[in-house]
Amino acid sequence: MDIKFFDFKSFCGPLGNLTVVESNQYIPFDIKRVYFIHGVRGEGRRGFHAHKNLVQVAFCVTGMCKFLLDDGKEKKTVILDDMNKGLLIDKLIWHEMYDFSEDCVLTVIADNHYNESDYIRDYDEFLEELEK
Ligand code: T46
Repeated sequence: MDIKFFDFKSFCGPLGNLTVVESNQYIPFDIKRVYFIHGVRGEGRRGFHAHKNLVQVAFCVTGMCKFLLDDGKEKKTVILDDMNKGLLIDKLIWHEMYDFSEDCVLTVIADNHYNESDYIRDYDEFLEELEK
């Protein structure tokens, strides 16, 4: 499984830094939704699902967390700790997020609106979906 990161445009200067994420420029889709995961405490582990169609890009604007990505054949772990690099969470990739730092603000940009029927929350069902 290839892990893909998108490099965002960054303007750095003596007055600070500015980072840009723009539809179809630094990420390959129209942005329909942005959400933030923050205040995750202790051993909090989230995710445990794949999406049937949704494509997303994730990055931490502050702090760090880890992502486990699983395509049904191979599992890879990635650390997100750079707000200038967005991790692709493609459709049909089982993902789990863990080891959140206290200050972590995980930002996720999605190519569609929230739709619970797009979630596969059972791992066996995920493997069956891959066979289709
Ligand atoms: C994902 C990973 C990276 C909404 O009502 N609207 C939304 O846009 C989202 C994202 C969630 N919700 C509700 C659904 C649940 O009642 O918020 C609650 C928590 O969602 P969930 O348990 O799915 O959160 P995570 O952290 O396990 O997963 C989230 C996203 O849901 C998911 O799409 O890929 O982050």
